Amino acid sequence: MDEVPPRRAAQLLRDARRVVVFTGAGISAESGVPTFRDDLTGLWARFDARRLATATAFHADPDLVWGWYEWRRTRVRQAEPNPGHRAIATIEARIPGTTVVTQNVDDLHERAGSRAAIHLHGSLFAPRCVAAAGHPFRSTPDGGPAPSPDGGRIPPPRCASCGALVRPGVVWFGEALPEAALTAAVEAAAACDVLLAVGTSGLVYPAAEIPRIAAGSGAAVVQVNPEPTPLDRVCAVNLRGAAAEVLPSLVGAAWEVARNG
Ligand code: BV8
Repeated sequence: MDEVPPRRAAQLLRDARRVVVFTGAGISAESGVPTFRDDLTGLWARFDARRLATATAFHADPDLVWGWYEWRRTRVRQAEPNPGHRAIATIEARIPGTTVVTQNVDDLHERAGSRAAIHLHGSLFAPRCVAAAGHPFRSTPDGGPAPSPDGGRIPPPRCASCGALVRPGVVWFGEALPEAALTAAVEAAAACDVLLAVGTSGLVYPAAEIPRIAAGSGAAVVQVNPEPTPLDRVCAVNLRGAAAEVLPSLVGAAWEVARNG
């Protein structure tokens, strides 16, 4: 990682009035939550996440897929927000016109203090039934069988309202994103001065359009990622490094700029 984030990125952030922080799985990596790039482990090692994160996989083997999501939910519950999540909450506190848009299904932004993160791909914590009504599911006090550390098959519960199977409250591949979330994210990207693209491979659509919409509308895109991504070509500044290191350093430098001018 650069010793100190380039002054240009700090100045861009410092001068911004409207900021979008667009995050992917990489922001949660240092909290110990595996990214989609990471190979699956244990029971799911023989699967590709993109094959498992589908309605087809769920209906073919509900216990396997529900068990995967319960194992992930347990992993997230055991994780803590990292300095990258907290740096984003600091940006929101310092720049009221900040919108957090995340592809992640964990709740680490919220637990770090972000108040209204837009979840483009849903949440591990909003299961619902498969019926068209999508009745929300509130787990019973005992919460059902806890996943073993290596994970295992867990039969999904049944909806108390209609008896249909309960499914994870996420957007699977081949499913439409929540219209209100996508509209709000596109509007924020089209109106911002700066978009921080943090920990995303920029490969999953239509979410991957968000940084491109910002760049196309004249915003400066600042990327935070240890690896190159297809977003490199639309970035004004590329900060090669881990979010939990780069973001606190960027926020410090931005408001250092403020003090020193
Ligand atoms: C849809 C929830 C249509 C589930 C997820 C063009 C337009 C529209 C659609 C498509 C299109 N082309 C193809 C499609 C289909 C598909 C798609 O995009 N496929 C890809 C594979 C090409 N899209 C869809 O199916 C979408 N739906 O289009 O529906 C439709 C319309 C109307 C009516 C019906 C249907 C739905 C996509 C959403 C899928 N659900 N998640 C779950 O979590 O189980 S996506 C899932 O994968 C994640 O949410 C995330 O969004 C994505 C992975 O991306 P990243 O977050 O970027 O994570 P990744 O692991 O890839 O990368 C991590 C990055 O972090 C890396 O770059 C790494 O270097 C970096 N990193 C690592 N450590 C750190 C770090 N960075 C910083 N710090 C670190 N420490």
